[in-house]
Amino acid sequence: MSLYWILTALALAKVSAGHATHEHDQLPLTGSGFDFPPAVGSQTWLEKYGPQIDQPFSGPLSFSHVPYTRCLEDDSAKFDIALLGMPFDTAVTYRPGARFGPYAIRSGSRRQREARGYTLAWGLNPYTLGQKIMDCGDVPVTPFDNALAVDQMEVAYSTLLARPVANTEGPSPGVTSMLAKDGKEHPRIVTMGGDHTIVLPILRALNKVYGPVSVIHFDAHLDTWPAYPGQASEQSRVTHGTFFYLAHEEKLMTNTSVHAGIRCKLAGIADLENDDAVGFKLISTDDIDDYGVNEVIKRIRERIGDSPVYLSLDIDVIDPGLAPATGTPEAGGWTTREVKRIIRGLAGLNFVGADIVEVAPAYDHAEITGIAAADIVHDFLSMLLSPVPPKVQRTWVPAKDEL
Ligand SMILES: [Mn+2]
Repeated sequence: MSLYWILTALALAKVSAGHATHEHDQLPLTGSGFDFPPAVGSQTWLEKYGPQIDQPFSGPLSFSHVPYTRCLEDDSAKFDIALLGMPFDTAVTYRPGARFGPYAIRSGSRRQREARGYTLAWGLNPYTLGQKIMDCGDVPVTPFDNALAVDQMEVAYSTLLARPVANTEGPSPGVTSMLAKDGKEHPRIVTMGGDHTIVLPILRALNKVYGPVSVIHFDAHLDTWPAYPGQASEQSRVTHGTFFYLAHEEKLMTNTSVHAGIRCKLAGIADLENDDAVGFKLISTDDIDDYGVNEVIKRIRERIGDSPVYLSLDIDVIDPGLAPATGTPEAGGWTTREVKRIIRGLAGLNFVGADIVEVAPAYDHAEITGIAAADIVHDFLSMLLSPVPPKVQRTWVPAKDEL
């Protein structure tokens, strides 16, 4: 008990003994012979300083300080784009820890906010385009039963997909209604993983609304392997390296998908033949040196065409020097800047959703990975709301004779 409360109790006893009387029920704060805290001032915080704003380093954690709602239980929550955490990491082959990914990405986003969402690169602020962006919290996935967890993620995703959108006006009205089997507009969800397995329940949920989709897959690894050696059960086939194979088996994807940034070691050429059969074309990490960013963008766009497309980005596509906090790091990756430039070039494709996965902050340093992931999520929001890739903005064009 603090000294203040001891003194308050003593003062109460004094009041009850009849030493002091007041016309109302407040305790006497002065004149009772005790050393009470100073009297309150004449102005409240609100009168003197205004709203209790959250600063970049304060306040509860939501992505970029956008409204945080437990959308799974609150069906009055209206949004066009939902940010959703899937803290699942019990199907990994190496380092666990991506269950803390949603937390790390939100934490990495603290210097982002609606009022400062405009970027030179995009020439827009995704928060001021008339579309409602909401942080819908995390799916309460079990860490004890993977079959149950995968079902929980599918039910959660389907629940949000079925919600009516908040606005039918905006920069990309009707995008999803043109693609959906029911002809209705559906919200788009940016999922924060979680290990990469979360894409299987996501594709199952999307399939119910859109049918098979093509996938743009940023990753150091193929994630199309049929199974890992020694697997002993049907459930053990469901991993962060096999989910695309399972999605292919379940006919959740078209055969027009594409990997970007591949550089992992393989068992051999058979892995690539299997990958092709699953429906992927492959852009390797080195292709960016040989062909350049613009050619990488061109190849992805040509491959996807006007099909409904889902974008999945494994943070390990970025070099571990720039994004060390991940489960299966591979040396020699793309820079964060290169990945951001490719994402900009993809605006205008028929996106039905996107994710960023495999952020495992226990292996991070100074939030490098969390900040990079949060920045990429900001790019996703801009990408989903831009009808075409942004033009490069030149704010300063030197005269020729200066060069
Ligand atoms: Mn992956």
